[in-house]
Amino acid sequence: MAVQPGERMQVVRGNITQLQVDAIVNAANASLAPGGGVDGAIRRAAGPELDEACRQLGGCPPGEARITPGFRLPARYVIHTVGPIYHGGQLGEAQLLRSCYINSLRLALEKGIRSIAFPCISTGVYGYPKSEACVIAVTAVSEWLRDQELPERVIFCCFDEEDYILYKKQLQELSA
Ligand code: AR6
Repeated sequence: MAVQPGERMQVVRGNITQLQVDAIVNAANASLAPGGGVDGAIRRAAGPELDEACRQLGGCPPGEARITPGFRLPARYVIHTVGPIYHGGQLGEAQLLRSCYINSLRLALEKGIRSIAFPCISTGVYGYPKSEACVIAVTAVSEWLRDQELPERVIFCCFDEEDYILYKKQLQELSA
């Protein structure tokens, strides 16, 4: 019997740069220029080659995704996606955030990636309300997993306790 979507999703609390997965996702900006938050952490851990690889990509519109090697990271790839800046929710933010997850998963499928970890895209500097973002993330990923065999495993990597609790609860509701 096929493995249910809920069993292929997992929540961890911690630093995404340390995860032993095929790909980690970065919450980037549209220029793919160096930033703070999770982007800063990923660039520090991957080394300067990642900055150069990002420069060569020439940017990425919100909702889309691009891929680079992981360089010095344990992860083989970094998938860079650009979340929406939250302006109150009436400017298509939810659709864009969903697209970040779906387009990242599409790239993962194309590359044969079996395990992938996502940070909580847009919920830091870009100000997306954490609870709404969590529902969008878990819904998008579970819908994808229902139809696709790859990635086999998706990790939601929560940096803070608030997100960790939200994701745990959301995944429990899914399996209830
Ligand atoms: N591991 C996992 N999650 C982390 C880590 C880490 N090491 N560090 C922070 N987070 P943010 P955004 C969480 O601000 O809101 C950048 O400067 C953090 O707690 O990194 O999409 C870009 O260049 C939060 O939950 O990304 C853009 O300009 C989540 O990662 C802008 O910020 C996302 O927070 C993008 O803003």
